[in-house]
Amino acid sequence: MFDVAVVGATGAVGTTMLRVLEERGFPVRELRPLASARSAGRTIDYLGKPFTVQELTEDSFEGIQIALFSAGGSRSRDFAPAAVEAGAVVVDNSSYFRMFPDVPLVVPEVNEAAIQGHSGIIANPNCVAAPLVVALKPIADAVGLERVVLSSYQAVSGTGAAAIEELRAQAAGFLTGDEPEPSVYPHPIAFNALPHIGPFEDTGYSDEETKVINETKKMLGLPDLAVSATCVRVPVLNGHSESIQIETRDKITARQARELLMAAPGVVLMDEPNETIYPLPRLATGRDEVLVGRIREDLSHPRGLALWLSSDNLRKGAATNAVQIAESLVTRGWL
Ligand code: 25A
Ligand code: L14
Repeated sequence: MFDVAVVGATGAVGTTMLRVLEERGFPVRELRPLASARSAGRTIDYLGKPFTVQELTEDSFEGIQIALFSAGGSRSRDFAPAAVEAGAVVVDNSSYFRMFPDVPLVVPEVNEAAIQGHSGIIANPNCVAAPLVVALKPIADAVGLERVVLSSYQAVSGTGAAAIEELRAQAAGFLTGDEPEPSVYPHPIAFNALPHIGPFEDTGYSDEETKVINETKKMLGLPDLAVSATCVRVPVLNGHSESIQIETRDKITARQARELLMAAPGVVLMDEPNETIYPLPRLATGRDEVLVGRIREDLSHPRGLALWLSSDNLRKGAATNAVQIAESLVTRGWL
């Protein structure tokens, strides 16, 4: 049994982490929910029992063996070293440590063995990159991968609880002629699509697009892979989707790709478009697997393939993947 801290326990991802720990029967001895001073003293529920949320400080980690962080990059930067100092292994959901060369960036279905080389911190990838590599890894292994071009359709839950509330309020207001002003996003998100996730960089790409590009190459172990991304916020409450075009080294047919993906860990193939069966964010919500479909050979390229996926960004994109990493630490003796 293990003493486990959840940092950001009251947030959209943190609360999902608690549910996933419960569902998977993670061997928790002591649970220590941590958040900002704002939430300290509140109770959260774990396995039917109330737990009091404590304020995150440098002294929060005494006796903790596993610390799951999801309270934003600056909290990870400021407090993960204290957790490691106290003897914990940190699984960090923020973007802060992901591209550090000595920090493993892991999706267990893709590169579980990388966990072994950790020095106290293991990074959990971005919620677009994680499902993407789950779908691409079997194809990369079978026929080689040369180029990936994707567009994302990202739900508001990725931004957190306040954004979920903003979409609900704007959608209701729009229909009754009294739409609230945007506050979380720079434009109305209800009945709209915003090609803007995170700040823009000198390259013209957004920070989110840059994370997807860099993390995909790191996790696939393909530093020379050509990747381009356009990340778009859509008025979906939960579940990120991706339209993906790939160019492979050797030709792969749609049928071969379906066979590979049917057998791939963490993938559910949903590819019977004539029966209206394809991945949808609402079908992905509440599931831990990545749903993949609309697989077809690209008419514009001899070694091109097109795919569509949907995945629960709070689960496989965040909480489930973090708990899977914690499970690997425990079951493989890598703690
Ligand atoms: O830097 P990054 O990596 O880009 O991450 C930025 C944000 O992205 C979310 C997460 O938001 C994070 O804050 N996030 C990170 N990784 C994610 C992923 N993979 C991800 N989202 C999706 N996928 P979140 O809403 O999920 O969680 C926020 C949690 O962080 C806690 N927190 C904030 N500041 C803290 C802190 N914990 C400790 N110390 C601090 N200084 C936050 O705790 C929550 O648990 P909280 O309890 O204070 O928040 C309770 C609720 O309060 C509301 N709220 C938020 N900000 C304010 C606020 N209310 C009033 N004023 C505010 N300024 C929220 O509704 C929150 O749920
Ligand atoms: O890199 O949908 O973990 O807003 C997670 C949430 C990036 C943005 C990350 C979203 C963030 C994403």
